[in-house]
Amino acid sequence: MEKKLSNVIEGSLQANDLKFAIVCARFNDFFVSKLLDGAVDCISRHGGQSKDITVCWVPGSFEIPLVAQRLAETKKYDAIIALGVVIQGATSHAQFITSQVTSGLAEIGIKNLMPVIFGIVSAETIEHAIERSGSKVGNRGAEAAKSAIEMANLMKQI
Ligand code: INI
Repeated sequence: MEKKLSNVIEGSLQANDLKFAIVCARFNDFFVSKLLDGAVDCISRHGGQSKDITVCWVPGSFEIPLVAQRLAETKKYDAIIALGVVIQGATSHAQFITSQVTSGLAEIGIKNLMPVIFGIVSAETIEHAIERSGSKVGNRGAEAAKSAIEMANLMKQI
């Protein structure tokens, strides 16, 4: 018979007493606003308060890591959530942006020992972006917020 493990650490989904910074890219803001709505709704459904949510808008996804790093340095937040929508075009421009943001955000989390959550939608088409901003495939912003809550609580326990 399998022994029950006694040292398992998991983050709860309680958002009370957690502080969040959300960095939003204004590029494709029609979709990003929906991601932000999803993130705020998720935090409030899990007991978080709007006074504990700080939102920063930047021009595009490429600018998110710089602001995320600055926010991380303040040590005022339990988690940072990055929200942006990159729609792949005919050139490789969008791919460069996505790869810079992905590695930038991962690095900031590790460097500052805090959850930096990747809520960037990388969409092939506008239809894909619609599906991930609150329709068929859900809301990437809400999913990012849920991960932020879990990770913030997990990091507090370790
Ligand atoms: N920014 C995005 O957030 N999404 C995009 O799809 C996008 N495309 O495709 O160009 C985009 N470009 C702007 C970029 O993030 C910077 O703001 C800009 O290059 C200035 O540094």
